Amino acid sequence: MRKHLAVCPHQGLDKSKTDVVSCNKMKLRLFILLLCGNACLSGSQTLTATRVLPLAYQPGNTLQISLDIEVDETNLPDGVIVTEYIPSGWNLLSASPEASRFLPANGEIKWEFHQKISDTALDITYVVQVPLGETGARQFQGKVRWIDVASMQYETTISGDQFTSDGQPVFYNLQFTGDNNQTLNPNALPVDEPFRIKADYASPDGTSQASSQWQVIGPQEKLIYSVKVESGDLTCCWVGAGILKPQTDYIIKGRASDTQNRISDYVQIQITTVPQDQTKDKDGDGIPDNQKPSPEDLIYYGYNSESNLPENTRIISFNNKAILVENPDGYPLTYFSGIEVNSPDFFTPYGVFLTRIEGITEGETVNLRFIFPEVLPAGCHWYKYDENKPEGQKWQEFPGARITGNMAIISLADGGAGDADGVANGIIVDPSGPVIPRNTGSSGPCFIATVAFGSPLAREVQILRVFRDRILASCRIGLLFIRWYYRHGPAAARYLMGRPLLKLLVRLCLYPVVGMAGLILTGWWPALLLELPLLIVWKKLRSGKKRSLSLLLER
Ligand SMILES: [Ca+2]
Ligand SMILES: [Ca+2]
Repeated sequence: MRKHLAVCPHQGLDKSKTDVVSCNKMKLRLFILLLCGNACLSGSQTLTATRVLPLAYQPGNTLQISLDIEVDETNLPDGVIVTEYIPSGWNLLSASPEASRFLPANGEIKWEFHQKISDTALDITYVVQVPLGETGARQFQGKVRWIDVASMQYETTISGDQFTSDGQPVFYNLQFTGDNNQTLNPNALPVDEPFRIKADYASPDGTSQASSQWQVIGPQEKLIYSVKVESGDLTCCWVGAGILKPQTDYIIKGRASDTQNRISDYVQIQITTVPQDQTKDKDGDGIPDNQKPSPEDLIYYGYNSESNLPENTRIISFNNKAILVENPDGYPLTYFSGIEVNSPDFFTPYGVFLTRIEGITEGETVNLRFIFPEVLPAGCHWYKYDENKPEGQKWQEFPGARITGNMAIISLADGGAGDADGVANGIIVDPSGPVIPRNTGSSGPCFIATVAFGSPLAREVQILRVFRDRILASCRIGLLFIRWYYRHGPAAARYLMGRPLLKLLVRLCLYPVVGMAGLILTGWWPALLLELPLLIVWKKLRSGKKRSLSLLLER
């Protein structure tokens, strides 16, 4: 059962003298509570405050808001102060109980209850006047402070509804999560791994969300990142690694549109990225610590030390291989990193590279030249990787790429094709790399064989693929093997690349398998008997072979 609290200064004082004395005491304690500001303890367990706010307002009309305050009956407060902030320019018309004060300048309404709360429920309702011509989403915020019998002071924010709108959709409550869904602190966001910004969507008239638009604004109001999300999860956007700089303040803004092309107001938050020494690139050279090139890697590309590398050149050691990237026009590369991205649809022999070029003319088209330690396998295409696209659309073949031998040259336009920050701002962010699409065959390439024989089109690879599709895929054990192979094959194939001796060994091991597969496919079953002794020998040697193989792999 709920009833309203009797409030001493505004609802009429009790006449008895003792009550007046105790009320004065309360006043004094509340005055101290007012003075102590943010020093209050958080006490959300003993008191909860929830706002009920209509989702839509009409310009020029009135709007009724209620605040439901619930108190733990075993710990009834000795005094309560409720502070509410209404949108600027809006006017308070009435309140029940009557408000202690209203400051139109900042929209602050205050209720002071100078008496022990006698009930577990304390409800406030108030009516505001919406100005004529008001549009967009408007926010309400508030807090409750109280003291208990022991004069301990507590504070909690008013939860529940925060936004009301003139009928436009509303986007609110920005939150940040990392790659593995952990909540991130907006005052300490990482720069070397992608994070996700998420906001809630609501529409006063029930229309669905059609898109969200996001912006990151850096120092000097420079637009750093702009993206429109129109498919997949419309309430969130990814900010990829390499887009933000360490120890920098940014403003992140998001807004949503509905199916009737109406757009919400921007909701925004200030964020700060973590300082350099807490990220994975301690020396700040744009290469993550764990991808630092070894002295041998540097010598391989003709540099005797890291300090000799010009600004437009970076070398990383990624997936056990050293890869060089450079901008032939001399523009500085301020970030170069390898990203491990696994896909059921692609084999990424080298992973994906994230490169940032800075200092170019806004809107300019520039080239990036990648050099690999070996000729890229036949069937390799250059793909862009876009974190903001839903599954199945994250990979897009990039037409502005030319692969010849061990080199790939890609052509990127600031703010256009190939630039992941989506803005002509003198910075190009490029996550892309060489991939072998699965659709080169009926159900994908045999990764290890492709790498060992140098091409998915090699005759041996074709035989193995047909054998897999016709024979292995038709029985349960075969299917189990295929599943196991697709889980571990890509990593093994990646390891093989750049190791010619190991490739030769794998080829030698695969020849009898290819021969057997060929015989089975051409109907020469009896010939299997010839392979039987080989199988027995293989089984006997298996334990020993495992050990010698691992020794070989450790080389
Ligand atoms: Ca580094
Ligand atoms: Ca750009």
